[in-house]
Amino acid sequence: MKKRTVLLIGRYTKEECNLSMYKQNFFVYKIDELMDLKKIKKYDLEKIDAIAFKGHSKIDLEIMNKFPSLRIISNFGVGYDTINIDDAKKLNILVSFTPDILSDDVADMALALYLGVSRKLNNGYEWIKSGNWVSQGEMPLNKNISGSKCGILGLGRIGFEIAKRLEAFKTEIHYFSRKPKKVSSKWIYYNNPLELCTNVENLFISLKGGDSTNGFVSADFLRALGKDGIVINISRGSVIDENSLLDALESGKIYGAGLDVFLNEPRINQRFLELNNVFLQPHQASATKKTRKAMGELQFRNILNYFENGTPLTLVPELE
Ligand code: 8YV
Repeated sequence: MKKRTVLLIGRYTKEECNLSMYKQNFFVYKIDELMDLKKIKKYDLEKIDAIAFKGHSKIDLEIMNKFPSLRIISNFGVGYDTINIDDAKKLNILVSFTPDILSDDVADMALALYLGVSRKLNNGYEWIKSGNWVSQGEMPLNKNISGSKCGILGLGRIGFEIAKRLEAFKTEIHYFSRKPKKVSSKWIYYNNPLELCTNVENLFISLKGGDSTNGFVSADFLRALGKDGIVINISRGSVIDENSLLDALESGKIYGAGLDVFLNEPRINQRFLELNNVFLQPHQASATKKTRKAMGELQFRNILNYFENGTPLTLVPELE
C-alpha cells in the first residue's frame, strides 16, 4: 500500500488518539482545530488523503476544496452535523463516523441528567455545602420519576438505549420517529411530535443534529409538556429553540432541564447559569476512557480500511 497522508484535527486525549499507530501507517500532520489550517502550507495541504476530525466546527465545500487529494473524512463521534455531506458527495469524499460504541455511555448520561434534575442533586450538594442543612433542616421537596410517562424524540441507537434504561424506572415509553420501530409492543408510537409531548410528562431528545432538526423542540412542545415537565437533551443544542427553553425554565413553565449540549459550546448562554432548575454537563456524555478509546480506534480503522479495502467500516448512511 502506498503510504498515505493523514491530517488529524482536534484536541485528542492519549486514549482517543494513538499517534504512534497513525505514524506507523501514514505520514501525519496534526492541528488542534480547523482554524489552525492556515498554519499548514498549501503545498502540504495538497498532499492530504484523509482527515481524522474531532470537533464541531463546519466542514463545507470551501474547506474541502483546500484538499485536492482528500478521499475520506473520518469523524470522531456519531454526530456529523457540521460536515456537509452534500458537499462531500460533490467532491467524491467519503465520510465515516463512530456509531454504536458510545450509545451506552450517552444513554447512561441521559439517565444521570434525568435523576440530577428531577431530584435536584446539584441543589442537594449545595444544601450541604452552604450549611443550610444545619441551619434550615431538610431541603425543599422535589419531583419523583419512577412510574412516569416519558417521550423519546428520535428512537435511533441512543434513543433506544435510553428507553431500555427508563423501563427499569417503571416508565411508560412513548416515542416519535419517522416510522414505527420494531420494539416492545408496550412502547407507544407517534408520528406527530407535538402530540407526543401532549401525552407525556418528560421528554428525552435523541434526534440527529443539522438543518432538518434545527429548533425542532419549540415553545409549543414545552407548553405541551407543562409545569411538571422535564427536558433532557444529549444530542445537539441546535435541536431545541434555546431561547424558548430558557424562557420556560425562568418562568417555571416546565419543571426543569438536564442538558449535555448547548448552542455555541463552550460559550453557552449565560442565562443558564442563573437557573436552579437545571442539571448541566459540558458535552461529556461519551467521555469515558473506555468509550473514547473505542471511538478513536474506530476512527483510525475507518481510514485504514478505506485505503486497504476501498471502504471505511462505518460509512455515514447518506453515502451507503
Ligand atoms: C463527540 C458527540 O464525539 O458523538 C457525538 O456526536 O457529540 C461526542 O461524542 C465529542 O464531543 C467529541 O467531539
